[in-house]
Amino acid sequence: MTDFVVHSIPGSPYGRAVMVALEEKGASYRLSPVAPGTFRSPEHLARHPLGKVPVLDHGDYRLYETQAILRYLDRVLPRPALTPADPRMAGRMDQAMNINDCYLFNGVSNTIGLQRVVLPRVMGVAPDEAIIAAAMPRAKEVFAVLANQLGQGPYFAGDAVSLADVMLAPQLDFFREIPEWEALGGPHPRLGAWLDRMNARPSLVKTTWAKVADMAKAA
Ligand SMILES: N[C@@H](CCC(=O)N[C@@H](CS)C(=O)NCC(=O)O)C(=O)O
Repeated sequence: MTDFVVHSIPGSPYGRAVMVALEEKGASYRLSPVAPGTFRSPEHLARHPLGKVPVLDHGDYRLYETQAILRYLDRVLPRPALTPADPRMAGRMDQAMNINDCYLFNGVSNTIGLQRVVLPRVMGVAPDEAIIAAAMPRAKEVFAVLANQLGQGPYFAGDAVSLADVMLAPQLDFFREIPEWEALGGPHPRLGAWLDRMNARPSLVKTTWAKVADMAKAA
C-alpha cells in the first residue's frame, strides 16, 4: 500500500528533498506529477494556495511547504531519525535549512540554477548570462557560509545525515555540473566531497531528475 503521495515535478529540488526523506525512511510513496503550466490552476491551488510544489498527502492529511513536510515525516516516521537529539545540533540543522530557503534558493538557485539548468533543459531557452553574472557575488557568499557551517564535519548537523543534508543536497546538486561550480564549489573541496557522499546514497540515486521523470511517466 502507498502511504504517501508527493505532488511535484521532475527537477524540483524541493520535491526531491521530500522524496529523499521518504527514501531514507524506507517509506512507500508515489509521485503525483503536477503538469507544467498548471501551478495556478484551481486544482493545484486547492493543494497549495500559493501554487508551489511539493505537496504531501498522508491519508486524509495534506501538507505543503518543504520544511514543514520534512519535519512532519521525521515525526510520523521516527526511524532513522533525521533530527539530531542534541538541541545544539538540531539548532545547526534548522539554521542550515533556513540558509537553504532564504539565501540559497532565493537569489542563487532561482537565478543561476534557473538560468543555467532549468530553462535550457525544460524550455530550450538560452540562459541569460547577465542574470547569472549578477548573482555570482551573492552565490559565492552563500557557498562560503555553507562550507563554513559544514566545517570539518561529515554532515551539516553532526555525525549523521539530518534534514539539513536532505534539503541541501538536491539544491546544491544543480550546481555540480555547471561551469560556475569551479568558482562556487572549487574553493570549498569539503563541500564537494560532502555532495559526492550524499549523491552516493540510495535515496539520492533513486530521485535524480531522470528517475523522477520516469516516475512521472509511469504515474
Ligand atoms: N517555500 C516552498 C518553495 C517551493 C518552490 O519554490 N517550489 C518551486 C519548484 S522547486 C515551485 O513550485 N515553483 C513554481 C512557481 O514558482 O511557480 C517550499 O519550501 O516548499
